[in-house]
Amino acid sequence: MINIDAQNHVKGKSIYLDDIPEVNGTLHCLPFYAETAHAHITGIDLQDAKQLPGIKTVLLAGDIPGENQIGSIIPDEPLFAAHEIHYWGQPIGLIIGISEQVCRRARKLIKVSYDELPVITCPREAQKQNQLIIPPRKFTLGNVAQAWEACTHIIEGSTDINGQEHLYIETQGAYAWPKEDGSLYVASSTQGPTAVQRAIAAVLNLPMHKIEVNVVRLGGGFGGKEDQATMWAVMAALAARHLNKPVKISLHRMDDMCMTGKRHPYTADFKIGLTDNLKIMAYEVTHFQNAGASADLSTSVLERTLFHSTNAYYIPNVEATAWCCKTNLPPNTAFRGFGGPQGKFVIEAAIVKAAEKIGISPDDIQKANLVTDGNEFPYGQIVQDARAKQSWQECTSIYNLDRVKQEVEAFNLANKSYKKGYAVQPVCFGISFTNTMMNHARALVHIYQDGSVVVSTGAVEMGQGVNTKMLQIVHDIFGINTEKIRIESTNTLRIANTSPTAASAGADLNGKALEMACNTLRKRLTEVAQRHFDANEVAFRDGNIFSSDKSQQISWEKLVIMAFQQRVALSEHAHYVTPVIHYDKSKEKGHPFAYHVYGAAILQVTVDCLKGTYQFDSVRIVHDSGNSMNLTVDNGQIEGGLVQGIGWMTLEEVVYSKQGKLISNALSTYKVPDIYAVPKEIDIRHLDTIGPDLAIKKSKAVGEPPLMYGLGAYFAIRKAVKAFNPYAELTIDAPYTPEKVLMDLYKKH
Ligand code: MTE
Ligand code: LUZ
Ligand code: MOS
Repeated sequence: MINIDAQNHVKGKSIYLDDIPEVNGTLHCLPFYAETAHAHITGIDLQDAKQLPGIKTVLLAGDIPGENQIGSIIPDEPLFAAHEIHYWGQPIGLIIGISEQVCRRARKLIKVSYDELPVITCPREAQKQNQLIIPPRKFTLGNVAQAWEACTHIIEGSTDINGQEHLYIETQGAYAWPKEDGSLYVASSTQGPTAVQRAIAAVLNLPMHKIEVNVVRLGGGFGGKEDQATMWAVMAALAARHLNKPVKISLHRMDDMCMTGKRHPYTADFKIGLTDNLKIMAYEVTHFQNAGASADLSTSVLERTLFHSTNAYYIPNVEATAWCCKTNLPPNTAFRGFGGPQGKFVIEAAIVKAAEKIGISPDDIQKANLVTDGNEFPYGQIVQDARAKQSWQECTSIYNLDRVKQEVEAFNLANKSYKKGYAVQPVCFGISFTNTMMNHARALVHIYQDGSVVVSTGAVEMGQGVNTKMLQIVHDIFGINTEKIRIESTNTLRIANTSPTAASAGADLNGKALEMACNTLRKRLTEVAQRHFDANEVAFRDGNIFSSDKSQQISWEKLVIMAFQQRVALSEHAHYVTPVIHYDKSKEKGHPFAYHVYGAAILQVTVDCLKGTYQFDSVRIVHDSGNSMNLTVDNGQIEGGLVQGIGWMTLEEVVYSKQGKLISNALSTYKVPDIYAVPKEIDIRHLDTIGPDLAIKKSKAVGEPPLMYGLGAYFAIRKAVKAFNPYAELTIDAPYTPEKVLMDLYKKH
């Protein structure tokens, strides 16, 4: 089944926030923001802006009726800065006018004066100055201090890894309008409708039941709208409530890039110890996370960095420490992988450094240390149903790693100004919100008298195809044509207290709740059919219900109307909670993940050693999707995630000035992979396995894990650079932009 949105997307018929027909009298709002990264505000002059024709008003912190606070985990983030500025782009107030254009003109007339304070953009510097969001966290397994003695090879180093702009095609936005009783309807481009509802209620000092948040779909979220869609919706709601008018906000790309947080940059120190036979005995790592100016989701992201610090490897002695460092940058936030990719990058870098020092290939070390059933992850979860070795085995045999190596070597011997490199990239990613409390979801199903069905869940469609999967679930249980089923928007009045659609768990959590609701309804309809047929067993198939001996049948529509006439309930609401999982933060041990997703990729690259540019020849993946319920959708996720990961490792460079101003603030200066930058060949195979029961229909979550195949891009390029310039001491500093590659190619030793 193809994605149910595909046709309308291609035809341009899908409705995004900015396509919602405007209600008569709609006003527009636009925030104005700090143009310094750290300062005291000494004055705000709004006079000229307020007098501009078409401007209705300008709101500041003092105009907020409730709390000036939108922090979700830690209350450390004001909606509008009142006295102190903590990052360049921090909102100070909101301009409301009859059009976006007039608000833009007004924004130029606002004068804010500041007393400048020192700016910190580097997490190590922040850590030195004790600028921390939370105290450091530490995961330990075994005894690292003792384990070094057993190691033949001990290698130390450090890595830097930059952030990443989400670049959802639809920028942040919201549209709010007042209803008759002082309640508000808010359309929002958010992954977290409940987070938006809660924040609006707090800022406006209203009960949550007065705020209805509706989400049709997003033009991409990638984590950038898990937490950071909230402030725009709150602004629109504040303006709507203040003026009692419909108010809309839709960010210009440059405002979006400047004002929102990104993937967290990290810098890390590592020490890795191996035995003679390449077993990793000990690994010590310290991660310094650049959280930005407030917590946002940083503390959870930090946690996932720790959870994934050993990627797909079993290491008996581990000490992983992570610092959540407060800097004067926009608050960094969720981004596909959620800190996991940064944790994995360091262990991969450590393995590569070790291999270079020992004089072997990194894949020899990788292969010797893959997790297997019965191993213990540093967080206490025992490895079950591991697919790391199987993915590796199938990937390296189907795609013949030995031949890849020979080809690369032969090519490099024969060519001077082009060099090839390759890397194998295993992935192991835990599925569940690491915060156990968040792993629940609900679904609401109505069957109407005519047999058509409408479904609501807490899942937000953002291009990942979750609605298609929801539709398949209903289709499979009721056995009716998909045209009879409609997936409704995500709405806080229909589904309450949602967790954001995130952690790749959207389909699992909401799908399981939907399955429960549909099964309950089918049970009721089954009883009606049993009475009608006077038979014990009935089957739902192809729009009909059959008695088990197939002697009798009745159409779905007839059965539904019969049930209706017998006053049988045709609506159901179900609540699903992930069983099994638990976690004890005080011990940093538990069983946080429902299951893990595994896979392995071989990436091959050719570097132009005169220019420093590169082209990925191929990426070949063996991915563990369990019993995929939709290979078309899942392969789209794998390709998209992979390319997003490669972009992060190669071309995409978030640049801030020393003063904390975003320099890469538009698509002219922030380079993302285009059609020429994607690998010439992407081949995806799936492991032939039975998926876990905790995955929806045993179809494993797929949203985030494939991004991490992209990590191999960095190391494949490094291998090619080393073939050209074998003796230079190279740093590990992602992304490996063509500029950096060129410098490394000609770096002196
Ligand atoms: N795919 C598309 N097309 N657009 C997106 O915004 N977000 C990713 C992933 N795939 C995203 C996407 C992220 S960050 C997550 S967590 C998952 O989708 C969320 O959806 P799921 O839980 O249904 O997999
Ligand atoms: N969001 C979150 C996430 O709140 N907790 C998580 O564990 C997570 N993981 C991935 C992406 N978003
Ligand atoms: Mo995804 S980073 O969990 O929104």
